[in-house]
Amino acid sequence: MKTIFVTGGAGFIGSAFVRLVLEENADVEIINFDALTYAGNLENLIGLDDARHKFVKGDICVKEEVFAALPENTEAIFNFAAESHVDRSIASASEFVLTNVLGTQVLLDAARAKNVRRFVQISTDEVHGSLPEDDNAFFSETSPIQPNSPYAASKAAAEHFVRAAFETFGVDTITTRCGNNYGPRQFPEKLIPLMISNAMNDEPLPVYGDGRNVRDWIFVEDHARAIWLAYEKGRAGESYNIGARNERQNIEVVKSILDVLGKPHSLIKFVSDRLGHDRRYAIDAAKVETELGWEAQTTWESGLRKTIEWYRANQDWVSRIRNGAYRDYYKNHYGMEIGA
Ligand code: NAD
Ligand code: TDX
Repeated sequence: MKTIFVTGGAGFIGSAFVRLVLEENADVEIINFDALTYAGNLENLIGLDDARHKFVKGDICVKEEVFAALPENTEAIFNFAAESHVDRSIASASEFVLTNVLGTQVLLDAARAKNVRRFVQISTDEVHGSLPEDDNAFFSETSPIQPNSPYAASKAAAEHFVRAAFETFGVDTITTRCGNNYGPRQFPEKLIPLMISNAMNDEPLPVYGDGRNVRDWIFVEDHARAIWLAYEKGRAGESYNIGARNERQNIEVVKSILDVLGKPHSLIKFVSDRLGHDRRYAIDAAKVETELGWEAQTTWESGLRKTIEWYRANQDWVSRIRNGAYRDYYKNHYGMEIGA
């Protein structure tokens, strides 16, 4: 048995990764270490193989908790734990500095102290800043790091500490930078689940600015598969940009959701733009395709349908969130109430 230590495994992407790894690797057991912030949800882990999956509640910023949970000679750390929502980072950045930067450094220290074989940092394409919408440029591994939001700045800072651990101490590191994920169990503050849940409730769909910002969307399981391949086949000290070559304007995404749900486009409500709103993200995935042999398996059309189906079938999951602290966040951020 190989033991891997996954942080943030009760969140959206971390839980998809845990599920996939357990399903596809009979010789792997997982310690899932998560602080259960507003975004962490034990319901995301229902149905997992308990013999090979151990959940530990803990904070990556607290050295004693990390060191107590991380066994000597662990095969790999996968660091998903983060504050992940750009709008929240604009409202208040300190939590982002703490978890995303300090937390990553605590894990790097623990990796050295406990002789962890490989450290995989889950980063984001947003560290590269923004691309113009009207040219053919893409983010590659050599694009400059020029983050624009406090969230992106914290993820970029974390990447620098990962690089420093590799260069200074020889920690075996891999950094992955993925574009916008979508799929089951994504917290409804993010564009796609927000629009699905509001549309299901016949509530306004708040689109920022002119709705023509572009994101490069990837189905969450395709991202999880790419991370596993990067861990298995990636070269120490390297970074890997992950994307499904699937650029869409926000307004197109929102209209597609309404169409699948059979709801009118009149639910769309243009609202004030996000401060510092990045115009376009687009990823050149040549390195993961050629070096790791990865390609996306889910088309946009089938992934979006699967995602909408999941939210339709799991309305209790959504309601529990919309009836919790998220209700206050929503009112504060959008100046509107949401239903249950
Ligand atoms: P999420 O917000 O759904 O989940 C984050 C998880 O981390 C939660 O379970 C939360 O409880 C946990 N967590 C937060 N602070 C913690 C702490 N101090 N200690 C331990 N656990 C803590 O996020 P997500 O969308 O699943 O993103 C996962 C990772 O992938 C993040 O690092 C994010 O930056 C990165 N990423 C996300 C996307 C995307 O589109 N969502 C794209 C690229 C990269
Ligand atoms: O209410 C909204 N209205 C709207 O128009 C929200 C929440 C978003 N948007 C727009 C802003 C973006 O152009 O939709 C786009 C996507 O927004 P988010 O879902 O907030 O994602 P984004 O800001 O692009 O960042 C995401 O991708 C990279 C994740 O949240 C990050 O964790 C990841 O690193």
